[in-house]
Amino acid sequence: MVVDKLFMMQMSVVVLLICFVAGARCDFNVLPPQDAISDECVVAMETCAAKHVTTGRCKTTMGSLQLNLIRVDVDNNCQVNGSDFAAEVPRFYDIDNDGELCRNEWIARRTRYFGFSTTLTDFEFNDFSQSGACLKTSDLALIPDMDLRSVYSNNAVVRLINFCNQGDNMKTNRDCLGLPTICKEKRPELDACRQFDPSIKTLKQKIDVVFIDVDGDGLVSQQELDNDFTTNYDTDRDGCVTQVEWTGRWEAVFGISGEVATYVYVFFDGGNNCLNRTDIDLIVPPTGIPTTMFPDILITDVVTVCEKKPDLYETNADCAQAVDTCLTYFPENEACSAYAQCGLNRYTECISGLTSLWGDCCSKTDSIEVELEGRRVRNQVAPACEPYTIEDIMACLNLQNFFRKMSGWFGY
Ligand SMILES: [Ca+2]
Ligand SMILES: [Ca+2]
Ligand SMILES: [Ca+2]
Ligand SMILES: [Ca+2]
Repeated sequence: MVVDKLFMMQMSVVVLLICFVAGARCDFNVLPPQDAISDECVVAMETCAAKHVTTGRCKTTMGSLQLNLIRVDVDNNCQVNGSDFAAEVPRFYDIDNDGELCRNEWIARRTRYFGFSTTLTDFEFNDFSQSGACLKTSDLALIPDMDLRSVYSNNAVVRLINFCNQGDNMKTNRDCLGLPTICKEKRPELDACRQFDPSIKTLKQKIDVVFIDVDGDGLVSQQELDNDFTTNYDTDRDGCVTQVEWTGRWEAVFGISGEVATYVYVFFDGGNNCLNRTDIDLIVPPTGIPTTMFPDILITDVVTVCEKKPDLYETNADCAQAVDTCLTYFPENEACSAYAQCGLNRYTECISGLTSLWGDCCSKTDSIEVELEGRRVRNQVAPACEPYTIEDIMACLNLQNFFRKMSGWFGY
């Protein structure tokens, strides 16, 4: 039996290797049968997306953009062109099946599935159709090749930035509140991001610079804090830093939201609206606080504020970036475990679970689509896009079936 298990383990390595080699191929000529995917599987996959990427505390602009880029390259050849639109639009956008993609259909799909705001998607439709007229799906089928990771991604971000640069959208629209993550952390190389105002900070930038270690000994001491508060916070020089003085500085200088600033102030102040040396000496140990601890403390405060009032995920720039900041920079932080179920990795696990014997995507066609979706996700997360087509997947599935049969024969 031990030998059998060893043999099966070796076989699984062989299967993985063959799949890996197959993944390097890029010839492709058969579109996956979008029409053949069952409604149950489509709904179940959408539920996975909503749960892990596009709603509630897990929702981020980056996540919505990535899901958009995942879905648009239907055949996963790293190019977006007419054949992708011909597969995607009739099934998922043209709800009334009249051969036209109209404004309401565009908005419905992109708000419900990708989690974008109605105002953004309405703006996007104007970008495609300046007259506001419906687009013929047969015209979409003629769209030439655009590279997914460069040209198409850039076009998508251009529309987002053009929208956010209008009026006060950058400060009020949920999609725009998450834009710093895209332009400063995840995709700063995109040309589109040159139109993004670099003075708008990411949450990570904000929480990195709040308390300065003046003498550079790695600790923020009681005296350094007192000097900072007296010099920079106590604007009327009455010996008290009030809540208004505190939040005013945090909003204006650090860009941190009033909600988060207030929460931290109340913690420091002890409730008499007069933060002074007495409070500092009570809270800060005589040895000072290591500077490396502050970002962890502050992200904890941010998550606490957002979780207390989940509406803030839609309206507050700090909360809008909390999940991405946590997953990228603070994977070990206890408060950040609030987002343990968020992100594309969890989404991939969720859809993979649908292919089990009793799952909503257990048929062969559905499980191929799930496999393809997993590959599309990987092509957003990995440094480069790797074409991995339906033929490669068929080859792998056949091998997996072979492997399963072998497992049965050997009682493994
Ligand atoms: Ca494609
Ligand atoms: Ca229609
Ligand atoms: Ca110091
Ligand atoms: Ca004062």
